[in-house]
Amino acid sequence: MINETFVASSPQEAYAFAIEKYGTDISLVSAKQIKYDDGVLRSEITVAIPEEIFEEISLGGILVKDEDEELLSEISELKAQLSHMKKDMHHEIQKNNTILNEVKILFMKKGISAHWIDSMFQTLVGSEILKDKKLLVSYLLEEIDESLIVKDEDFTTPKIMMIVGPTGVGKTTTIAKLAARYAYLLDKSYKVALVNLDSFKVGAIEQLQHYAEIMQIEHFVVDDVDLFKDTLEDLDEYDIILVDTAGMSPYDTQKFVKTIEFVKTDSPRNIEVSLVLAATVKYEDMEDIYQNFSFLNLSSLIISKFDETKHFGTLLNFMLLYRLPMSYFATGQEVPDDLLLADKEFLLEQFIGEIDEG
Ligand SMILES: Nc1nc2c(ncn2[C@@H]2O[C@H](COP(=O)(O)OP(=O)(O)O)[C@@H](O)[C@H]2O)c(=O)[nH]1
Ligand SMILES: [Mg+2]
Repeated sequence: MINETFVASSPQEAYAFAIEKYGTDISLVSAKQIKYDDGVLRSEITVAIPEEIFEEISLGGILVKDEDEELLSEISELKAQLSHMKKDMHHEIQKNNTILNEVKILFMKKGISAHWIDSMFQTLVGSEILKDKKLLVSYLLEEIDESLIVKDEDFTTPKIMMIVGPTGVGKTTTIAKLAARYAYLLDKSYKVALVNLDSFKVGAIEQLQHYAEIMQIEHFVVDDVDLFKDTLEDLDEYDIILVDTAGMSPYDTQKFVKTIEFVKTDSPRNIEVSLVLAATVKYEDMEDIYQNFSFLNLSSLIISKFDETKHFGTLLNFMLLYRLPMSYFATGQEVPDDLLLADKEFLLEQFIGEIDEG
């Protein structure tokens, strides 16, 4: 039994309070009348309450307390979960960042520009690909593949192909290979003529002439625009006219001006200009070369000295930026053997080899 005292103006009223709180199973222990300090006479009664009832009534209070505690503990559990989630998210972001960084460094090391890589990552925001290194590498390789353009050989109309590029890049050698290919190595034999505009380089005339003689192909040396125009007109019945030009450094304005005049020659057919670029060139030089030669209205790119490097990232980066169609790869000094039709897969295979190596 537990005792509790109730106060009221009369003992009956005090007892009524006790019953109201604990029910009728209580028993009266004592009752007295006391004059309080305010001068009012009050009745105090003490009742004995059975423990179970006392606990039950009080338990209500405890229950409420328990509910609060439960709520508190739930909140703290939620807090803990949240902080876990936060940690996980942070971890995930960090993991993603690590993947992105690794892949970026991998491609940058191979010569692909940070700018291009970032722009690819941008297009992938929110994608699962960003969470998987292998997927991401494949995705970038696919993007490179899609960005590369190959210019197919096309003999449906008669052609004038002018080959331009820096000195020593392999223009004359490539022309000899192309002449042999068109005249002798394809299913159909085309009527080919060579025109040489290069009277600058010592031995340049003899070099092309030498190939022309071996292959028994007509060869003309031309050093002014009027004569060029006349020559092209005279060669009207030829299927393919290959025009060799003087090598020019990108800073050789005078030769550029002259070459532009040749390109603009009013000829019976369109002059297609192909730039020869060595696979070995540094990126900065590639850009300078392209920027200067692009005045010649380039229709395709021939990549020479393919055999002299194992690193094609710089070249690919150049292609990603300028999107110039590739027509041929020159793969060595041998005429006519060392020439391939431009082939994306071949180029990418070399590059993937590099990526795999790390
Ligand atoms: N390794 C290699 N050498 C080449 C290639 N093409 C040309 N060459 C060599 O590069 C040098 C310059 O070639 P040339 O055709 O005279 O260059 P041009 O000044 O541009 O006409 C020569 O020794 C060629 O044999 C190639 O694809 N690979
Ligand atoms: Mg030459």
